[in-house]
Amino acid sequence: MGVLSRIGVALDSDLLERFDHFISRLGYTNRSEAFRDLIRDRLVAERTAVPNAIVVGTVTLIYDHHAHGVTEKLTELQHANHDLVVSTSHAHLNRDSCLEVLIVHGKSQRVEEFAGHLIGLKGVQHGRLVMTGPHEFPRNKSGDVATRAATQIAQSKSAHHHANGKHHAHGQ
Ligand code: NI
Repeated sequence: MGVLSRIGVALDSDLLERFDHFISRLGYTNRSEAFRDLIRDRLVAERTAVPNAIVVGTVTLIYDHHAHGVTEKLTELQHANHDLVVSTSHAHLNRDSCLEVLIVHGKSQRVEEFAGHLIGLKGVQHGRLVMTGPHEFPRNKSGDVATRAATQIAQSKSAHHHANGKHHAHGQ
């Protein structure tokens, strides 16, 4: 983390009031942290929009496993892009619906295309990609966040197996 700088921000009192309401609903107890998070969020969005930027993220998918071929197509797409997939987690929500969350890592453009293909599959009812930049967060005393993230990814990748592969039995 760099040196802490204090800045004064001139804001319309109306805008500030709305901002305070907004952040209190989100559970912030002070404005500084809310400002910092908003700034980081904007910078991460800017960064992950660069096609070659290395990103980490999650793809959340809801689908009906009865939909013809959807389970097979999801597995096939993930295997075809295995270099982007760090891990997958699957929950059977009820008799019909599945929730699948993928942790992804790679170049922004490829991650976006891959997520688009998954979300666009017939049978996938809802999907969302969230990307963040492991290199957006500066060093702190306990080490480099980006390096730790990369190490964790490497470790989990070596232990990677599909919870939803051949052994994945769906509800009757
Ligand atoms: Ni399921």
